[in-house]
Amino acid sequence: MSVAKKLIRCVILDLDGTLLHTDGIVTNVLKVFLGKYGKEWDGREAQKIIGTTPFEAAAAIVQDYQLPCSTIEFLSEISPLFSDQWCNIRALPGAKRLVKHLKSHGVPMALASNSQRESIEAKISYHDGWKNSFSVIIGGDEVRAAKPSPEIFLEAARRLSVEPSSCLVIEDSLPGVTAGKTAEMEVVAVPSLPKQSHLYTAADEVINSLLDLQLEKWGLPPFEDWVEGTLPLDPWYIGGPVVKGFGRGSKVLGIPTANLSTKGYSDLLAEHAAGVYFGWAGLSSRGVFKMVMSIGWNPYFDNKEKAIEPWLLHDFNEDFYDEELRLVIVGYIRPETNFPSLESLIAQIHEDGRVAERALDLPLYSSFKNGSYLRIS
Ligand code: ADP
Ligand code: RBF
Ligand code: MG
Repeated sequence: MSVAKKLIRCVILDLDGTLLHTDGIVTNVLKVFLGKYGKEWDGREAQKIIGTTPFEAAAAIVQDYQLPCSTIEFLSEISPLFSDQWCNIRALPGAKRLVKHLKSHGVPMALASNSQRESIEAKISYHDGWKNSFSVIIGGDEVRAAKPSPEIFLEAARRLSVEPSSCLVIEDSLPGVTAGKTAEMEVVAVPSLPKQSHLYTAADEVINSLLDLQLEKWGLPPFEDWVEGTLPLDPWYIGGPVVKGFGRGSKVLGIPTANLSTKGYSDLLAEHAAGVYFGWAGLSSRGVFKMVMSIGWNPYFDNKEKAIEPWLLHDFNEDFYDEELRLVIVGYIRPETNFPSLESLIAQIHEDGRVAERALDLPLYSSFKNGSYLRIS
């Protein structure tokens, strides 16, 4: 007889870095603010403050940058700068889809964040339908001890009237994962900074982005929007002259990738999760071609910069460096992963190519082939 699987009945979500791309705003505000003190914001600081309370984050920054002010003064000066930016925080990839899906399937959701209740409410007010999707919202100012204490999650479960063991926590931060496990909940981690997944050993699962969430694993209603191994996305556009890449696409893999300069696209690139995507590629004077691409740090090669690497699914007999390349990205295939051998990486990329090739013939995706953005003259 098989053991009955523990079924999840409710989902408890963290907000900053899990549903919202808050890091971008934090970086921008701190850059400007520390600049006034003659200091330069160092991105490496980010991991330290992720998932902490506003007070803890402020205290860490005041100390590490030796600012000539108290934590309270720092907070009161910087808080209005953050509030001004809340209207600009984008939902992370897959966040809108997740909230909508759980809501439409009647799965109760709670929002449990270390930030203040008032700022949670303000931030989500810019995202249609979110406020009404959460049965419970708790801020760090409503409990005695913030994450990593389990209190905020236990309180969420209590208000949802469910056992902690029936709750699935989705979290990007280490304090949040600790809090969820201490509350004896199931925890899926979605690290918001790259190359950090090895730190999340306490989580029950670590995923790359919310696009990779498999709800059926937790006994929750599965997403039904995958089509033939692909996830349709709101299309997004990127283009520019083809530049020299890492010099190994053709040489090492036998798979040329026409690299685009990421200068000027850092916000766009930061907004999209690392992974394998597909769509259409327009090349000036050559036409429009099917395309499959990776975005990310290529774990097999462990790149230092996030890169975008489109492989056009067509045989060209020559290079086309400096030519204008325009891409419309219409769907997602999988997260980027490491591979035990070069052969297995190559085989997987060819499989991605076949998936994209087939999918792009579906009306759902083929219609984008004729978009004016791709027709360069
Ligand atoms: P790099 O490291 O400079 O990107 P690659 O070995 O990846 O070099 O080769 C990429 C170059 O090959 C592209 O910039 C382009 O000029 C050319 N190329 C030829 N065929 C293709 C193709 N099907 N897809 C992408 N690039 C191609
Ligand atoms: N590199 C990885 O390390 N992991 C991957 O999962 C991965 N997937 C890819 C999928 C596609 C469709 C393409 C075109 C490339 C992928 N690569 C991946 C990137 C590959 O390593 C890169 O193109 C070469 O390093 C050339 O710079
Ligand atoms: Mg390349």
